[in-house]
Amino acid sequence: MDPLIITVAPIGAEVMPEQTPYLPVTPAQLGETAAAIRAAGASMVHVHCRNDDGTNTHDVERFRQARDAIREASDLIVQFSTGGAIGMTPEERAAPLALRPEMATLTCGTVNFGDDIFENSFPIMRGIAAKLDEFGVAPELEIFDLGHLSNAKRLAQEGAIRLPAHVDFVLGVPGGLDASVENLVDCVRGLPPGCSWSVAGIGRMQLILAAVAVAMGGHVRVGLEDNLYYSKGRLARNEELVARVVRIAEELGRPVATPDQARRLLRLGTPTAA
Ligand code: KMH
Ligand code: ZN
Repeated sequence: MDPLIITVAPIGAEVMPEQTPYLPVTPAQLGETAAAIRAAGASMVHVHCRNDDGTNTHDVERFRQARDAIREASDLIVQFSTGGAIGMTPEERAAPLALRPEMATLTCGTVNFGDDIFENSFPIMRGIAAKLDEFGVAPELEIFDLGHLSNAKRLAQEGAIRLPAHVDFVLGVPGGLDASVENLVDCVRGLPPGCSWSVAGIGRMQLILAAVAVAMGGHVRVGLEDNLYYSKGRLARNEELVARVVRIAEELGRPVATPDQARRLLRLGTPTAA
């Protein structure tokens, strides 16, 4: 099996600082988290940004500061979110791509998101895909439901994206596909040929689906964006969630990828200085 790529989504857009003391809110805190998760065994970080008061922002300057802090602290692959937060416009969501991160997400369809709607119509997806192309950013295709795989194939047929690509199954969002082993297996069966994949399970399923992915030859996303707890009632630090997956991988005989090994597996070029 390929070495295991561990991505960390350390903050996201939905968790608020009142819920846990361990959210990296500022660029400096993201830098500290980057050093800690790298030391624990992560090779990629999925970035959302906040203002100092914890509110969401997709301001380009804030992303530049976050990117620079992460790069100063680590050699992690920096992956920007283009999902942002509910209510952001597609233009806002795509704006930080001008910084040419090595990777960024492309959500492949609209999905209910709790009581909200995370809107990704075909025009929105085509628009973000065009920006990814314009700035030479590799996509990670975010799949919240099985139909999103069909949408990804349709986007590829149109020429909006190229396959194979790296695909992340985000399972367990209220309104999306449930986080279960059976659903993960169905997702992997539906993967376009040649694609690599990871799974991000929401809540307590993060750990279980991570273990299954390690065994199946997939890759893993952990972090506070998707799960706040280490165990029932015990808040997690991002680096602890990484360390636990590393221990599982070691027990199962699966090597863990360095960032440079992950770059090769994901067919990424060398990071640019934009
Ligand atoms: N915050 C969600 C609405 C992504 O980062 O690409 C969308 C999200 C997906 O987190
Ligand atoms: Zn995200």
